[in-house]
Amino acid sequence: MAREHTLILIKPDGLVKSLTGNILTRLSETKLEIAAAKMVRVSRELAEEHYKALKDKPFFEDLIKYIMGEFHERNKVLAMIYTGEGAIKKVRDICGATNPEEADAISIRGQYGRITTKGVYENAIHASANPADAEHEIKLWFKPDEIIFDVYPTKVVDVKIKERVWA
Ligand code: IDP
Ligand code: MG
Repeated sequence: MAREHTLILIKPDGLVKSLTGNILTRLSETKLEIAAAKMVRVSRELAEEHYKALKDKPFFEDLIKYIMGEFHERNKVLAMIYTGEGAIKKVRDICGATNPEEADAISIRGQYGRITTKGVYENAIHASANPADAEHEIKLWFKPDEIIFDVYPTKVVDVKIKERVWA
């Protein structure tokens, strides 16, 4: 099995329900390594880029609002990268099916997910589905120096930036 990297998000419902510890405990069953972790405020731009493959779905607008935390008054997610052999499938298996009602009862989504009366699948966790998605998502959510391994090729460029500093 190849060494892989996968992007995991604990979604706003997972945070509001105080499930972070429970979900990390479930993920530790995979024996994978955490390569990066940070709290992220999710802009509409980031949300739409993350879910761009679903932009023609009828639930797209609600999905964007969901991941931006608009249904939970909490505009943040916990973003992490897990690394190891077969990481993508190992994490997907423990997450369970997309539809929380169809997910295995003891998977993370089976245990903690729900479908709202509006029809949004609030399934507590995101995990990359395949190596191409993982690369797109990891590069979208993280900069190379935020990850403790070299996951994809990098280059050094000169940039002129404005940075916010302590006043
Ligand atoms: P995944 O998260 O298992 O990879 P995707 O098809 O990529 O599933 O969908 C992304 C997210 O969109 C899901 O996790 C879920 O929150 C939401 N979603 C997917 N399909 C539906 C649907 O049919 N109705 C409502 N929400 C959905
Ligand atoms: Mg997906």
